[in-house]
Amino acid sequence: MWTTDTANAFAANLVPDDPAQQKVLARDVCDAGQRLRAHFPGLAQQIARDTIAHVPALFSPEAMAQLDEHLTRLPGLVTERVETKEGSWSIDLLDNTYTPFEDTKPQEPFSVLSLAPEFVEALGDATEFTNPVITTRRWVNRYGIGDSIAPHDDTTGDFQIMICLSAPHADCGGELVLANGVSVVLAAGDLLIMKHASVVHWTTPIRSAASVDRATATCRYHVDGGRLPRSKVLPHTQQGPRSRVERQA
Ligand SMILES: O=C(O)CCC(=O)C(=O)O
Repeated sequence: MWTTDTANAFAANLVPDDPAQQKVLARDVCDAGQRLRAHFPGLAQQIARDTIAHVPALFSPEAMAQLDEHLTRLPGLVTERVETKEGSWSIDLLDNTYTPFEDTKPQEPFSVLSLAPEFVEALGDATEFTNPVITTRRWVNRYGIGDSIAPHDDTTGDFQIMICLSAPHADCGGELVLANGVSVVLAAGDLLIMKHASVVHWTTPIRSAASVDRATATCRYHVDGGRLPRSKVLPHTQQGPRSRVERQA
C-alpha cells in the first residue's frame, strides 16, 4: 500500500535529524500499509454500504502526536477560523493550490502518505472511481473545546481521506455524524476513507472535559470529470441536531 520509498520519505520528512527514529517510523508505515492492504476488500464493501470506511489504529498515537506537532509548526502555515451559528472550527491549510496531481510535490509527511500513487490507486478502486485523480487539496481541521464542524454537504471532490492526529476520549464529543445514519468516533491513528460527497455530515461539539483537541488531517481527491470546488454550510435545524444524545432523545 505504501512502498519502502514512500515510508522512508515520510520518516525523513518527519524526523530529518534522527536516523534511528526514521527507521522505526518507516517500518511502522510499511506495516500499516500491509495491514491496510489486507483490509481493502472489506473496506470497499463498507464504503458501498455506508459511504465511509473506518480503519481503527492504523498508526500509533505516538507517531500521530509527532506528525501533529510537525504540521502545527510548518513555516508559513495559514490558518482559517470558521465561525458559524451551527459550528466553529479552525482549518490549517496545507495545500490549497489545486496543482495538477502529477506536478504536486509533497511538502510535509501527511502529503507524502496521502499523495503516494500506490495509495491513491487503491483508494480509487475502493471508491469505484475509474477516472484518474487530477488534483487534490489537503488541510487539517482543528476542534478545541466547544468546536464542531457545521452540517455541510461536500459539493466538491470525489473521495477523501482523514487521518486522525489527535482526539479526546470518545465521551468528550467530536463524533462525525452523517445524515445517512452512519457515525464514527475517531481516535488518534485511525484512517477514514470517505465517498460521502452527497451526504450531509457534521461533528458533535468537543466537551469541556476534553483533555486534548481533535485534529483530522484531510486529503480530498478530484478525479477527471469529477466535482471541482465549493461546499455549502447548512443549519442544524434543517439537517439534524448537534449532538448524538439530542438526536436519540
Ligand atoms: O473532522 C471531521 O471529522 C469532519 C471534517 C469534514 O467534514 C470536512 O472537512 O468536510
